[in-house]
This record gives sequence, structure tokens and C-alpha cells, in this order.
Amino acid sequence: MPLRYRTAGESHGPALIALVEGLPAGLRVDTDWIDAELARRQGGYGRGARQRIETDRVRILSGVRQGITLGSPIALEIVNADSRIDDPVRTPPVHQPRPGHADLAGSVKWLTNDCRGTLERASARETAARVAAGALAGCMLREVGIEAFGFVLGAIDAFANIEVEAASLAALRAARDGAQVACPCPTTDARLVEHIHAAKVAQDTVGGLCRVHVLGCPIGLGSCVAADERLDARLAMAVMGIQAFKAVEIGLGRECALRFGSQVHDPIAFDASRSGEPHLGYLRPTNHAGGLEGGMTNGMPVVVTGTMKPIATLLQGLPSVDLRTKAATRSQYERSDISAVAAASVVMEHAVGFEIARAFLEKFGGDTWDQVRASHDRFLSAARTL
Ligand code: EPS
Repeated sequence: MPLRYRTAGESHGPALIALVEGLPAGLRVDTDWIDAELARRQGGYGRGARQRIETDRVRILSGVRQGITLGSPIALEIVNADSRIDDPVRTPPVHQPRPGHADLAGSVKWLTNDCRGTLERASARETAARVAAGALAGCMLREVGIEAFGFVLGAIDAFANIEVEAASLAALRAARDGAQVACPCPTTDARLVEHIHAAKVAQDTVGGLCRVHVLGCPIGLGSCVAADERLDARLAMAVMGIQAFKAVEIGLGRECALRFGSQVHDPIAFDASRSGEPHLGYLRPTNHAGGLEGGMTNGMPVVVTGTMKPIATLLQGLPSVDLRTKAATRSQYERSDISAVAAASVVMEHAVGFEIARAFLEKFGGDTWDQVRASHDRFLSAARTL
């Protein structure tokens, strides 16, 4: 069984669910850490009033016994405090679709002029369940020293220049977690707060760039042999699957088009004294490839950047039509966030982490965690003797 997950849950439904299949038996699950990641997703300057209502906590409904995975499907539940989907007064119909939202396409798709069902289905509230699934898989990655680190890189005119290395990871994590918009660079973070505040005053919204570094991946996760096995393709899908993401880049990304090959490709050298590191001693002075060559990890940190568009719900509204009359109007306002980019960086960290975990189990999978770990150790020993 490949590692996979499916989430379910509407914005104002009773609960969110994630069903995770394919984790081996014998893995310790750290629910405190999963809850801490859920709390981190709820933070960030620019979030709406909903975050004061919800206190997201995971409840494990199956697949775990005394804190250890059984190897059976793991059902995770996060209860919605703001559950009012069955109350027609508190979740009234919506007839003026928001440009940039799923409202219009979803209403036509489901043959109704009420956008309410679509906004409930499309809501990013569901990302809480995705973070829970990703953090569950992260419990496995942490056992083998693989760590995903997501943060906000910037927005509008403020973009940080952040070098992520194993030695600086703890300090960067502390800076990010103490920041208001999850950006480890304090000056960029402060500027992002100004932009989000200005957007609030102007009844506007702000998106941004999120970046995830994954440290500690062994060489050879993913594959070059088929399009759907390429890890870069799979990471792109995982990130584009997050609400409001419009672009994904690996390493230098689209900047590759601006440079000649000699300025893009990362030179290869070898230092036997560093064979204990993920790159096994194959040193790369640069990491423009973002840790992926030929759809496989190359031992350098995996670096993925995602672009989140500004939230489609603007307090000022945007030009739209009333779906009943087709008359010009403004889009209908629903309680929302000014910016959810800080939350999106947490979601992206876990979406990327889950895909790395999936690739890890494809290469080293077994029924029990001990078997998986032994397979990983055997592979590293063999690779070091090449
Ligand atoms: C969301 C709209 C807002 C956000 C919500 C996502 O919800 P509401 O309309 O209920 O205020 O707060 O995000 C969350 C609740 C969350 O936990 O992230 C949307 O339309 O996607």
C-alpha cells in the first residue's frame, strides 16, 4: 500500500477528517507535535476572526494503539467549533460570486445559482486536516533525520534572502516562530505586516511566496523513469493542490531561463570525509537544482517555492454579476482573512513533507518501521561503498 491520504470536511461542517494509509506499523506518533503544527497553521498577522473561534486539535480515531501505529488506516479528526452548515440563517445562499474564488465555476459545475455549496467545498479550512496528515508522516521523517522547514519568503516588494543550513535551522525556526508573518528575516517580516495592515485599511488582500527546504533526504528518492514517478512533478502537484497556489518552482525555478547552463548547473566534487552526510560526500557548492536532478533527490536540500495569490474575498468586493439576474454587482463578502500566507507556509511544509515521506516509503517500505529503517540503513551502507 503506497502512502497516501484523503481529507474530507466543509468550511462550516461538523469536523475535518484525514484518512492516512500506508504508514508502517511500529511508528511512534507524537500528537503534541501534530497539535503544535495545527496551532502554527492558525497563526499569522492578517488572519480573520475565525481563528479566534477555532482551537484545532487532532483526535486519532483509528490505526494507532498506545501511541504506536498499527499499520492500519489512520483516521484523524479535527472538530470545527464554527459548525453551522445545517443552519440556513447562519449559512445563507450566496449569489454574487467572488472573482478568484471557486464560486462561479463551482456553481455552474453543480448546476445551481447558489455559491454556498461551492464555498463550503472549496474552503481552505480543510488544510487543517492536511497539516495533520503531513505532521503524522513527519513523525516518521523525523526518526530518520529528515526535516521540512517552511516559511514565508515575502510579498509585494519585500522578499527575504534566507540561507537554510542544518547548523542554522534551530535559529531560523525560532525566528520564524517568533515572527508575525512566519518570515525568519525580521525586516522583511515587519514590511509584510505593513503591507497586510495597509491592505486591511484599503479592504484589500495580500498573497505571497512560501518556501520549503527539506534537509536530510537520502540520494535517490523519486525516479527518472516515468513522468508520474518524478519527485519534482509530484511535489509540484502537492503544492498546486493547496488552495490559492498559482505557481511552483524547484530550486532556481523560472530564473533558470535567465541564465546560461554554466550558471545554472551545480558542480560536482567529492570529499570522502563527509560521506556521513545525506550527499554521501558528493559536494555541490551551489544548489540551483533545489536538491532534485532527473526527478530524484541528489543529497542536497530539496527547495520548493510556491506562489499564493491574494485571498479572493475582499471587503470592498470586486466586479461580479448576480447569478439569478445576471445584473452587474459587487462580489458578496464573507468573513475571511486579509492574508493567510503564514498559514499557507505551514500547509506547504506539510504537503511537501508528505510527498517526501511517500517517496521514502516507496524506496524503503516494509510492514514495520524496523524493517523500513533497516532497509534505509542497508541502502546508505551500499551507497557509501560504491
Ligand atoms: C476560508 C475562509 C475563512 C478562513 C478559513 C478559510 O473562514 P470563515 O469564512 O469561516 O471565516 O478563516 O480558514 C480557516 C477557518 C482556517 O482554519 O484556516 C476559505 O474560504 O477558504
